Amino acid sequence: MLFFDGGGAPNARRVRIYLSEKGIDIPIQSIDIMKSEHKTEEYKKISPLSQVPALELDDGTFITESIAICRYLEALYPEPNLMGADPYEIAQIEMWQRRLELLLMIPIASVFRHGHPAMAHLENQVPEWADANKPRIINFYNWLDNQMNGKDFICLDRYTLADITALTCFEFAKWPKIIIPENCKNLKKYYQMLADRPSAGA
Ligand SMILES: N[C@@H](CCC(=O)N[C@@H](CS)C(=O)NCC(=O)O)C(=O)O
Repeated sequence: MLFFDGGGAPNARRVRIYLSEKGIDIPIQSIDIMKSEHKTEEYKKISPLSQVPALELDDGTFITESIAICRYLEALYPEPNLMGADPYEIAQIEMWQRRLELLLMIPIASVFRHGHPAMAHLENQVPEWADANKPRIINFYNWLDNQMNGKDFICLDRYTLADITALTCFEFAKWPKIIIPENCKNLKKYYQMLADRPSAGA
């Protein structure tokens, strides 16, 4: 297998953290989005939507979508379990995944892509859309802070892929300078615990 990585890009990073937590060692090829390496005709044969990450399988076929890549690897390497060991666990992790992706990661991406000059070559920027999304992030942080009251992990009392997505969101939000509000004490503690895991360096 060969993993097509995207440096700091959050979706690539969450697969790297996943690989680290699982102890899976796959050769990596870096794709530099800032140099538009993902836009080449050659890379489009790997990822038709010109996105990172992607995984090449040993038979020469490809999987894109970070969660589809994790799902494939989870089936190949079930332990340690990060995506659910029974129907209830699978659903809980999926529920949190979707909440985090739809209600946090997408607003963060909107603020960054529509508001940061470095993204102008990749996005038809609408600065008002960046501004409109900032309060959505802060509102979600406050909601999540309440949800984290008395909990160490976002679901199931153990570390899962949903925690990986949470960590990548918290750190992605720092790019457009949005940090967890001071009043969100549960969330700040949770973030620190995730950031202290060795996999956070991936
Ligand atoms: N849903 C996809 C999203 C992939 C994605 O948006 N990747 C970003 C980097 S995090 C990308 O390749 N962006 C390139 C571009 O927008 O041109 C996944 O989870 O892998």
